[in-house]
Amino acid sequence: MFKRLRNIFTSFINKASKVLLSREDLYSLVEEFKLELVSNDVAFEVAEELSEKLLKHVEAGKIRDRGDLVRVLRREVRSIFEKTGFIDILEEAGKHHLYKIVFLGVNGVGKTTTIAKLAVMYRERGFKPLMVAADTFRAGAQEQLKQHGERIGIPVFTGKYGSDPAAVAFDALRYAENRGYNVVLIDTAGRMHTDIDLVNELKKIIRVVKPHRKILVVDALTGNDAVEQARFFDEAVGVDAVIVTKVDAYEQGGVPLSIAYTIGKPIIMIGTGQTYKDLKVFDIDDFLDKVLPYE
Ligand SMILES: Nc1nc2c(ncn2[C@@H]2O[C@H](COP(=O)(O)OP(=O)(O)OP(=O)(O)O)[C@@H](O)[C@H]2O)c(=O)[nH]1
Ligand SMILES: [Mg+2]
Repeated sequence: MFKRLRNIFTSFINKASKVLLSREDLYSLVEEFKLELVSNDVAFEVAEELSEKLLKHVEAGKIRDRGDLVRVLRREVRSIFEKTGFIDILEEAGKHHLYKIVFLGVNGVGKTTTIAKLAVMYRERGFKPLMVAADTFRAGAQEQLKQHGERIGIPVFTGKYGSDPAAVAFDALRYAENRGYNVVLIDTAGRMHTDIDLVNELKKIIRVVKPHRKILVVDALTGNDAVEQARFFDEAVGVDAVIVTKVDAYEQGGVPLSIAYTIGKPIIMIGTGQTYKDLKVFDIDDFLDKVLPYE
């Protein structure tokens, strides 16, 4: 997980701390560092900002040794995540009579699996979750969610294929109200994000459901494309928070940082595997410890 990003930071820190007194050597190391970051899914703007901040500290005479270097990098990376604020969807659910989340994302990113994992988390915290299959488009979509539901013993509300997904979502809310559910997790169709019909469909679902949160799910393995998806969905329908999946198989490391920076919305959870336990609340310190050496 995030191994390459760690290697880049570590190697830069090791080399740079030896040449802190030679501006020329340091500047060329920073240039190299920047390119390495970019080739590991760190958005260009992020790599640029990190480098600029670093050089500013060097110019101000604030970086005298390796410890200073590590401290500055940790602080700058942390501040990118902190600027987005954090949304605790587990705690927030307790404040509402019926807490509604709509999940967005292109196909195959892990929406359905993530919803099942989250449903388990909610149940463990004493909530009564209902999962809703508002993908009435793709053959198999309803069955997939139902299969998860059966495995974890959590009910799934389904609709007819070809019916209006917004109507399915609406019926699901009424059903949830009547049966005492308090968390509703709505799965949507994952077609290409460039599909204008999909966007209109999502807008309609959102209008009807009035979700407390719209959560985008992206697959870390898609790298820069995940960042583009985040930008697209945020502009099209507005994203409140992001869940990044498949980080267990993801070495580059830049995706969470780039998304937080690019759309300014919090990364709230990460998918770390294929079992129902493999969803973790995103923790900045944990991320820092994975990608940067200790001071
Ligand atoms: N390794 C790993 N695999 C994951 C993770 N999350 C999801 N997957 C796998 O990714 C594949 C796709 O997951 P789905 O949940 O079906 O994705 P989806 O977004 O619902 O896909 P569509 O319904 O086709 O849009 C499945 O094989 C999941 O097991 C994760 O965190 N780690
Ligand atoms: Mg799905």
